[in-house]
Amino acid sequence: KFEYAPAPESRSVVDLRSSYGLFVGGEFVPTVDGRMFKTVSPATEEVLAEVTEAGVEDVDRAVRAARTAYDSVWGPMSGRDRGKFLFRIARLIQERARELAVLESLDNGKPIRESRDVDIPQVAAHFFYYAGWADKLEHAGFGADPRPVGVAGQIIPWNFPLLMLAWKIAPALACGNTVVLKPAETTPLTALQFAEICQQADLPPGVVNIVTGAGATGQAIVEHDGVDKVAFTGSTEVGKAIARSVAGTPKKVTLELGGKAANVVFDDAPLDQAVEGIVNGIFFNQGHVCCAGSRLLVQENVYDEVLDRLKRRMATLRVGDPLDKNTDVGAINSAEQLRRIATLSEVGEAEGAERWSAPCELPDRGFWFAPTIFTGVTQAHRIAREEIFGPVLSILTFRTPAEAVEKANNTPYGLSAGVWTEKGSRILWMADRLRAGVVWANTFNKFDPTSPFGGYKESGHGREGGRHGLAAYLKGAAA
Ligand code: TXE
Repeated sequence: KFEYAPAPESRSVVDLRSSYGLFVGGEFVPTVDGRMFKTVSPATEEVLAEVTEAGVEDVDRAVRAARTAYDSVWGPMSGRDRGKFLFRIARLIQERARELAVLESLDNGKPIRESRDVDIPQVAAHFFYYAGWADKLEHAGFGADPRPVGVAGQIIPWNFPLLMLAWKIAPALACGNTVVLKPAETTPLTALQFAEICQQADLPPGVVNIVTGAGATGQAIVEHDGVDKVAFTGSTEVGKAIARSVAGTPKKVTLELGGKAANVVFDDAPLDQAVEGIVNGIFFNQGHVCCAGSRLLVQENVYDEVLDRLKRRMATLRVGDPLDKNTDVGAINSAEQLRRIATLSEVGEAEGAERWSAPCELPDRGFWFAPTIFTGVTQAHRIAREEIFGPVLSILTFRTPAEAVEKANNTPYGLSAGVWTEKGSRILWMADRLRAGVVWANTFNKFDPTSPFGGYKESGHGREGGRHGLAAYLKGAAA
């Protein structure tokens, strides 16, 4: 077994404090009752910091701060001036990119290569993109005088902590809303660092408020009468509870929930490229990705070859220290998530699928799961139907394009799908029939602020990203 040795030189980039308050009205404040909880490194289980656990009164204070800022400064401000603040935030994120990437990898467990090359650049890109929209909203087909919704309550998950924050905060602010955002309880640190960036950018106090806590804090946001719009990314179960809670109120709501995406490989696909796409589709971010390609559908006549190449490629994956630049697969975000992944994998075996894990040595401490595939999977198996949200791939086969479509769509979810083929006409044919918000062709997990993202069926409703992502934050616009 290898000894886990945190990389000291990259860690020193972060000025980690031992405790953090809530960010309300432009400053860090304690909670009313002083309750705190710990956030730990999933790679070592060491405590990184203590953060405050906001209760109903704290959330109320944050919502009131957001309302005051909305009424007094942010709502009346011209789009051009709002844009300047967003550009400033985007530039500060770029300047502090290294620190943010290290903090994200420490708190979340994802490989530094991903937080450095994907998460943080995408965060900056979202702020730049929506900064550019702030003074152009009247030209976007939302009517001559597009009005902000007001105070947005935003609840985000732990898989892309700062990126999900950017997806939520950047369009909300561009449209003139103020926000109360709650990061997930296992990954609060980059959101709190972002709060500092808001201070550094001289953003008017109360425009962005960050309240930390668990589900009860999220619920307090959702139920607060002063919240005009709820934006949620997380589990389908909580998403449905939120939808029930806001039903019958004037609140707008967007939900981005789970997925069980099919990654469909045809026999004419460039197989080397497809295998890279399969690996990226399911092992990127340890498979903690709502649009992960967690069901591989391979055309029967290339099944043996794809499986052989996939196993060989998986054997080269480096699992371990998230702060090591060579790491491909980092730590599972929490003990709870590890338990979910392990349980569903055991169910897969019990139901008769065959399990194969990449040969790798896992550290003694921390939360780890080896990249794993299941063959002999049928559509009835739970591992083919339920979101595992971990580095676990279920492999099925098909003979004809029609059968591929039928199997790909045989899921309660509909967030994304991938198609691998040389034939352009087949890509279009498939894209027309796949019931998924995003269909990637000969690539997977590609994100861009200009493109809308969102699901069909139980994957939620509303779109984030692009021009479509603005509608959720404007009065009268759909979504
Ligand atoms: O999600 P939760 P969890 C899926 C994935 C994962 C499973 C459970 O399958 O295994 O969900 O993950 C806040 N009112 N996804 O338990 O609980 C919570 O504090 C308001 C897919 O982490 O949904 C956190 O900030 N808020 C997903 C956020 O909701 C509540 C990403 C998400 O946590 C709340 C995450 C409540 N009653 C998990 N209860 C994706 N779509 O990417 C919890 N929260």
